[in-house]
Amino acid sequence: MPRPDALLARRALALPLFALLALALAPAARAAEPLPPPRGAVVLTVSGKISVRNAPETAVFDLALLQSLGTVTIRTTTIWTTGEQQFTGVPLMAVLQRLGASGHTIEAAALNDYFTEIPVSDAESDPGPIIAYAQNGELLSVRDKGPLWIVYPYDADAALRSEVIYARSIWQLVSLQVKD
Ligand SMILES: Nc1nc2c(c(=O)[nH]1)N[C@H]1C(S)=C(S)[C@@H](COP(=O)(O)O)O[C@H]1N2
Ligand SMILES: [Mo]
Repeated sequence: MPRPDALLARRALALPLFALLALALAPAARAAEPLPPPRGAVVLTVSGKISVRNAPETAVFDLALLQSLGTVTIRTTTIWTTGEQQFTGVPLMAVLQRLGASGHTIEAAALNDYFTEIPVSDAESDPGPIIAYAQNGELLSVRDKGPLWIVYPYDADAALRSEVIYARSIWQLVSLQVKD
C-alpha cells in the first residue's frame, strides 16, 4: 500500500496530465467531427481545400449551423456606417478551423459577382475578421449588406483602416473558396 501522501501526490499529478492529454486531443477530434447538413436556407457555401464537408464538394451552412460554431460580438465604426456599430457573427477563423481548411488564401464571392481575396493570415490575427450576420442586434438583410458581411475590427488597429482591408470587407457574401 502506498502511503496516503504518496497517493495524494499521484492524484495531484494525474489531474494536470489528464487535462494536458484532453487539450492535445481536442482540436483533432473537433476537426474530424462530421458537419451536420443544414436544415434551413443555405447562407454560406465553402469549397476548396477543406477536409470536412456536408455536401458532395462543399460545406454548406444555414444560419443556425453557422452560429453553432460560436458567435462573437465586436464594436467598431466603419466607413459605411455612422457611429459605433455592434456586429455579431462567427470568426472567419472558426469556420476555417471547423472545416480543417489547409490553404493560404480565401476567395470570397458576393451575390453581385463581386469577389475578393482574403489571406488566411488575416483570419489568424487577433482580433480578426468576423462573418457578421447581425448589426446592432438585427439580422442583416440583403438590402443592407446581408445576409453575411465580412467585418474587420477597424477601430482596433490603424492598419485595418486601409483600402486593402476595405476591399476585403465583402458584403452580401455567399461563398468562400479555400486556395493555396
Ligand atoms: N458585395 C460587395 N462588397 C464589397 C464591394 C462590392 O462591390 N460588393 N466593394 C468592396 C471595395 S473594393 C471596397 S473599397 C469597399 C467599397 O465600399 P464603398 O463602395 O461603399 O466605398 O467595399 C468592398 N466590399
Ligand atoms: Mo475598393
